[in-house]
Amino acid sequence: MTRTCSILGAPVQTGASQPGCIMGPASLRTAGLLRTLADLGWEVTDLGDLSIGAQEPVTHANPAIHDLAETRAWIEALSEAAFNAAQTHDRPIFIGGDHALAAGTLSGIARHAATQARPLFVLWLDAHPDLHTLRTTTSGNLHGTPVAYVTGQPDFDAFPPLEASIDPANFCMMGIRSVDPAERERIAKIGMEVHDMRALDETGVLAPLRAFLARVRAANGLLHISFDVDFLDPEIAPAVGTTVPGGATFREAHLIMEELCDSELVTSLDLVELNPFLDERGRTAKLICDLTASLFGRRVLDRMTRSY
Ligand code: EXY
Ligand code: MN
Ligand code: MN
Ligand code: MN
Repeated sequence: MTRTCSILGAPVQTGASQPGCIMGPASLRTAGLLRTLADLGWEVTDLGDLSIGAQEPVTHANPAIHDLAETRAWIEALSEAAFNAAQTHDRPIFIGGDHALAAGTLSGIARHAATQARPLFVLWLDAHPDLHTLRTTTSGNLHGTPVAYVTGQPDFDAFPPLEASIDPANFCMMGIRSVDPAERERIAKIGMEVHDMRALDETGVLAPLRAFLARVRAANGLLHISFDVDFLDPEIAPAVGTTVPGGATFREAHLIMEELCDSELVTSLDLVELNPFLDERGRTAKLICDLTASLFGRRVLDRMTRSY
């Protein structure tokens, strides 16, 4: 039976400090994401780009926070859109846009999981844990807060009310290499599974990934992949506003995507933080499409020769 996926663009950049993520969805489309997935046999529905209406004024005591009303509106709109997409398609894909969008996609997917009476698991591929609350963030960039929000941490009264939270024990983080003090405390407090780059250097990506996938399978869980471009080493993926040296290599990233493909457990995906303004000749956008193709079934032997 043909498997269905959908693509929904979320050109949000108010969660970041560096503008440019607004061009992310157009860049991934230009790099051929939809055609790539269709050529792999998927029935692809392009849901276009989401937009937001007028915003309710909202404030927070933390003076560092910026663009709260607009980012809140994106989260609210995305939560509804993600819920509907997950109800309709086998594997909804959300293309950003900065990582604040995951506060919307994950809350919507969590509501969908609740209707299926199945637990939701999340693989967080990122240099950062994005585990600040509205009180602890010092940058005020809300793309550093989605994981704290969806796991039900305190101080999110300014965000939309969370109907279904995600158990922190159902998260697995890989690629982490930039953690703020407040995030380190929160990781210890809630017991988040974090495989930082030193750990991955020692174990490789497969062992921890397979252990996590075994847990997802045993729980008959849904699995959401939240892929932040800065998970990758900046040498191969420079077009992102929060680069951190020493990220995942081309093959580590493809191996993760190929293993996820083989597991057949993935039920939704975010591709976030691509900032084409920082790219040359669409090199990073093409790499993200190529990695997505590995998740959707392309094998090493199927690869055409492509230069990046
Ligand atoms: N922890 C830092 C902050 O809160 O500003 C950096 C966050 C980067 C977030 C990007 C999306 O991953
Ligand atoms: Mn579903
Ligand atoms: Mn992130
Ligand atoms: Mn990041």
